[in-house]
Amino acid sequence: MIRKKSYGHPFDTEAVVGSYTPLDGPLPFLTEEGGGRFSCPLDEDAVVYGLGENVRGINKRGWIYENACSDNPNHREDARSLYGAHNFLVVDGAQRFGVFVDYPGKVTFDVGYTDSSVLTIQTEEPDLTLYLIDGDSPEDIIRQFRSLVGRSYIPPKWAFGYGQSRWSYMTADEVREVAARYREAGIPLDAIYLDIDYMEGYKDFTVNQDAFPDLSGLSAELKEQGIRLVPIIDAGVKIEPGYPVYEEGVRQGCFCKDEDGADFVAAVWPGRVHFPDVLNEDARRWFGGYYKVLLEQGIEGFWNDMNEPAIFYSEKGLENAFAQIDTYRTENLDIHTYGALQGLVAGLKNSPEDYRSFYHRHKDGLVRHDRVHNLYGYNMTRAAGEAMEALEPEKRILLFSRSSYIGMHRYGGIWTGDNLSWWSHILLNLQMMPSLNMCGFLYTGADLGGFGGDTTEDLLLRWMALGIFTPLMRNHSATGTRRQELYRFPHVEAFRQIVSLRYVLLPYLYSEYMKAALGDGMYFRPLAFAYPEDAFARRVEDQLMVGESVMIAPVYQQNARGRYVYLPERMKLVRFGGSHQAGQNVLETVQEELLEPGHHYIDVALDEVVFFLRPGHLVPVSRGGRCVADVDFTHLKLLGYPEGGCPYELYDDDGFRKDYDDPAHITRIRVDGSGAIHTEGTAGKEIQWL
Ligand code: MIG
Repeated sequence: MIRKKSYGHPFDTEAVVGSYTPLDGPLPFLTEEGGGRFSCPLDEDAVVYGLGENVRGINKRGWIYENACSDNPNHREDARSLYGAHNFLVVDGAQRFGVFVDYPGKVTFDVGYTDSSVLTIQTEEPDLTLYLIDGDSPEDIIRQFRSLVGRSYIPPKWAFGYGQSRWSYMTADEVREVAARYREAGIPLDAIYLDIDYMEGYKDFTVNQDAFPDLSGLSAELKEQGIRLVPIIDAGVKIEPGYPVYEEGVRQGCFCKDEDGADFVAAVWPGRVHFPDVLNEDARRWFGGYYKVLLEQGIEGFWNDMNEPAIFYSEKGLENAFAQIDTYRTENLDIHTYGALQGLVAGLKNSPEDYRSFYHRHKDGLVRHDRVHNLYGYNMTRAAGEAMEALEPEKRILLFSRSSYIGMHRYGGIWTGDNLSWWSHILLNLQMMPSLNMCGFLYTGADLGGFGGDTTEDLLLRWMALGIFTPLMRNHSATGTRRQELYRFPHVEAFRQIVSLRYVLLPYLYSEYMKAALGDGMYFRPLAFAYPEDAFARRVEDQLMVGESVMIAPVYQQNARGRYVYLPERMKLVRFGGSHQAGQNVLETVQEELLEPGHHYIDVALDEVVFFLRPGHLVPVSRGGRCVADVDFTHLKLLGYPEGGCPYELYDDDGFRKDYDDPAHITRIRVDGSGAIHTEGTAGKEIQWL
């Protein structure tokens, strides 16, 4: 049951679309302390799940999180906030409940940080809505929550293929070369991402005609090879007379305003910019309309960046800084003044003062940005999502964002931003996934190989072995770092096997994704959700369930030759890759071994991928392909237990249309006691044992 209680004058975030019961009396589970402050005791055994995109573990207990969307490329253990604000958590202890804090400004969750036995929630201002959910299990609570906030975004099937990105693909020829070298190396690929350098002067919806003289042609040429181009779109619109997006925006009053009512000036990549006022419906429609410029050039996917929104500096901030800097000129710069001087420049970026100095024209009146800060990325992506609905009503378009708030999960996915080529960030990637899924963000993934810093081949191999399970599977890195396209490394064959395995597993992974999206479920789950009675499983922080049949336990330590894995029940270890022949289909490298429950040290070579198959469960696989369109989803192989067990519901569709609920997409697979495979459904799947 979901109960709602509002305080003060809450802003309508439009996160909630489902039904609930209003509550007049006192809150259950939480103590109201007044002033937007709520608390509850945490008993010793309580586990706290949720908070979406944040650092630290699956169990969020033991840290303080400040959900305020921020362009923070330092995903260190002490970060309190990243790009998203996902204010939903589940306490699973003596009390079991979920709480969604629907409040668009900063919310602090002190999850046993100040006092290990207390959870405190504090909103910046006391105008908010709480949704409290009770249920039989965390999963039950999560399902109710998800029905409250609406169905998760579903990308086209090709977006489940592997994508190569890099900040610094400067020309069409460079992009062609990436495609060619992937094809030459026999490594599957479905997308190449275009970062800011495809634009003319970092201006949204323009294409640099010297570097990319014929984007339509390039996009058609690559599509022939099964590869799609996915350009980036930034939040800031460059101020430049003659640039139509700027001129139209000014004319139609579609930009955020400063306190004097003038268009607010900030600076990002192109220098000075205005921000589209995406909290305003008209401005949203106006900005969204421009995506058409790229759709018309054959583009079928976008990633929205810098939409916290990130601000390098504001006009006023800069003036103040220059004025201040001058006063230091004559000083003996000591420990204090030197620090202050440094802070002056560093503090220009994403300054809270700037966020307090501009306004949105929302339907309910003028609202100062900082009060609704966490809704900007959400509404930028909503602008794009609504535009796609209008422009391409029959076709799925890939869309994901950097910044987000719950509600945005209906319009697009997210990637987890600027991580680093650090071993610890493989684990961070894993731990973030179920928290994001809980909050509705199913189409997610990290920059595989690490964005900042120099990658190494072994790190990339291990990270890819996790990445083949994440719905968004993209290798991305920052300009200036070591190049990390897979064909650049000595063990190309190992990368070929690992990426090929993604395409082999696609029938299962896609089916599990779609079932999670359509049924308000989770694609990645903590072990505790699958094994609620198992006290050890409840504390596992480095293994995950992927769909209903598979458990993964990736290696995330440098020079480790394997790792300890906890098996809550008897499971089949499935191993791919390893000592294979060059060019061999990765399917033929499969090895299986039954393992007893308990702790095992599992050897995993750098060129291998292992996962664990639950007893009686099934995993349908394909023979793979060099892109999603190549994969034969009709003639499938089955991994599992010939002695029979649970039936499997396979979801499949054409991957483009939006007829998700058509029952023809479901095939029921059942194995009888003699090992014979039976299928039911109209999709015509032909399935045999592997
Ligand atoms: O401040 O467009 O997170 O993926 O490569 C950097 C350049 C701006 C941040 C994104 C990153 C992208 C980069 N952008």
